[in-house]
Amino acid sequence: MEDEPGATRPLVSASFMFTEGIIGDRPLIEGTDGADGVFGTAADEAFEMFGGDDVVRAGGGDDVFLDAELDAATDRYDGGPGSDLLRLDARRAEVLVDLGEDGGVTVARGAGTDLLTSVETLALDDGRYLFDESGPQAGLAYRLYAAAFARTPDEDGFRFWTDVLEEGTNPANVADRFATSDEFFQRYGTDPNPQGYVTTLYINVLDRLPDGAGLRYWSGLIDGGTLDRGDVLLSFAQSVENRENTAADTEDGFWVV
Ligand SMILES: [Ca+2]
Ligand SMILES: [Ca+2]
Ligand SMILES: [Ca+2]
Repeated sequence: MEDEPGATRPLVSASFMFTEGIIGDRPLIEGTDGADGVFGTAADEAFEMFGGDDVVRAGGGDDVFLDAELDAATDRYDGGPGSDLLRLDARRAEVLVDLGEDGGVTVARGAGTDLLTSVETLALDDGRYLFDESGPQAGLAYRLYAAAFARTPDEDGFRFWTDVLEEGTNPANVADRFATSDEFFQRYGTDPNPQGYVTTLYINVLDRLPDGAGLRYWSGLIDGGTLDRGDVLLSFAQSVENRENTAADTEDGFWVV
């Protein structure tokens, strides 16, 4: 049944402008306002099922599910093999995402729910949840962005640094590269003094200015050559506070913009 074709129609016009780039040249398979059950093929496809409690098994390929109507239905999307994506016409604040132990994802949106299996990405109006990255290296890459740049990672950068860490690169060396990156220099200057550097990390991670003792401690370690800036960045990135600050963005998929 996995490869039974759905009712494929050529894409004439996307229902919503925002979907066009995501659909690309995939055929668009449309449902009805009733409860639909649809099987895709091994090809890349796009599915838009409209109202009703719908069940879609997309089969292989990199498939796209469009759920533009935030109705009260419960829809089930099984992406199967390939890198699959649900595009929901909503902002992050309007949905509740729960990544289960089994890798399944529940997306509560208004009165309705989407249940995802083998779907790797949830694309919202203001960012994306990635469900196919996991583990301590991905967490560290994410936390380095927060500590060094005080921002949510972009998808490409987050995946790049996760890969670098997973290849076995020493985390202190990766932190060094953050602390000597163009973005870092643009934000903080090419040679911030140790006090300025430590102050920035306090603001980024602890959201406050350093107390005198903390400032002396960390800048003293840098001044004395005990730690370099990457080492200190790594300490702040892996701190309890930074883990807590980023927990909501990393526990149920990685939130990227
Ligand atoms: Ca339907
Ligand atoms: Ca497919
Ligand atoms: Ca998949």
